[in-house]
Amino acid sequence: MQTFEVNFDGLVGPTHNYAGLSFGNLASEKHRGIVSFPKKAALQGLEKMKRLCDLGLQQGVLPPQPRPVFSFLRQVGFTGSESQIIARAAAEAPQLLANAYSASAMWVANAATISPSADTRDGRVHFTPANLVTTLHRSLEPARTAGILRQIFADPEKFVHHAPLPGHAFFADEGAANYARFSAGHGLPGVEMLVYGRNAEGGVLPKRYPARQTRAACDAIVRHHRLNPEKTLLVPQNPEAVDQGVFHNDVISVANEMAFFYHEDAFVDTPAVVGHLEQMLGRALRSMCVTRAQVSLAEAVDTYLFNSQLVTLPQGGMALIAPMECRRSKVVSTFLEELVAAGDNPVTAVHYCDLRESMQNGGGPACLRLRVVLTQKELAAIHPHVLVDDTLYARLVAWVDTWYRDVLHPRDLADPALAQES
Ligand code: SUG
Repeated sequence: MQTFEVNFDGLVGPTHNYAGLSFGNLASEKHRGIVSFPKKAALQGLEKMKRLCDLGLQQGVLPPQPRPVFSFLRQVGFTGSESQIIARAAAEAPQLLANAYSASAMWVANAATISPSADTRDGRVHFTPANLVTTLHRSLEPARTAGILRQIFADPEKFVHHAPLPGHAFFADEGAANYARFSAGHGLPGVEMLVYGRNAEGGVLPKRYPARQTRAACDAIVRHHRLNPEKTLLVPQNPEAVDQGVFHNDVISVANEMAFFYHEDAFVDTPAVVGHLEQMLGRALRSMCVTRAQVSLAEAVDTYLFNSQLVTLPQGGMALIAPMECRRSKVVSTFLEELVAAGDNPVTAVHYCDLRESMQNGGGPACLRLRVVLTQKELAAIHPHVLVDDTLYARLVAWVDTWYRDVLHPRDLADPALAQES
């Protein structure tokens, strides 16, 4: 039976803005307070989805979440009608209003961790929505995310939905951004790698920025998903990389089937990680290590080279779906040209996407997508209206064109009409 990797992209919501809410995410901090372009942001995201469809890949879309989150604003003491709540929050606590308004659910790599049926003991696909407790604005996402996933993947014989882990820092979980899967083919049993930045039992912590994923969360996901411990690898992130802006593992490495594209500074002990993977997968692992001398950590974070999507092309070979910022960097674009030309690795093509609006908030191509490996039967069982084709693409573009604002100033969050439109 054929098995597919379906990339579900988060559709950018109409309140996309730059409030600088993510400490440790350098792009978010740098662009705090600038004007945003929600319509352009959503269209850029849709164009990426269309590009992947045109490459012959299965592409899905996840809806934006309703914003602002009025239940949150009420919970923290704002009362009255919706307009009164907005007016009071804007006057007394604009930062809370910005949290309630964030469109951050677009970065669906953080929506959940998902294990395909080939890896789980009960032969079903397992979903654990991330609790996202490290940042306030993102902690408002999990309940709605869980509902969306349950609605799309509804068949209980095929799909198992776990509740988000306890909402405490001990179990801080950021979903698939800290997860990678290796296999000889999407449908074959694989090795699942979970990466954490914090371990209650010890280890070095980042000094400046938060480690957003804990070892305890990874352990709980392995239990919930009924993974084979012998086919599971738990790996500590390099705290120095976190302190340089690598707030998720998908900012510094990406895997697809047997290909592993990573920076030498990604992990506490990168050669040991690769050694373990080789033990588990055999010599078939195709590791592509990028050294400091080739691309510095700072350049990797700045261009989001490793936040490229690495996808298997239907006609053979693999493509990197890279952000345009990689093309603008002489160092990175030259590196990528040489990688493709070398012919000694699985990457046969690089496609650049303009995702500037999302990138300015620290979200590249891989942040915007949630990978779900599905057999033909599982794919047939999902909600029928979330797979992107030319028709759905055209409808979503028209919808965004009609309803999204072109420009959003930070002060516009105080405008009650924005809530109404959204
Ligand atoms: O959680 N940015 C997101 C970006 C998430 C990127 N995802 C992955 N690497 N998978 C974050 O830091 C910025 C919002 C603001 O500043 O308004 C933000 O939430």
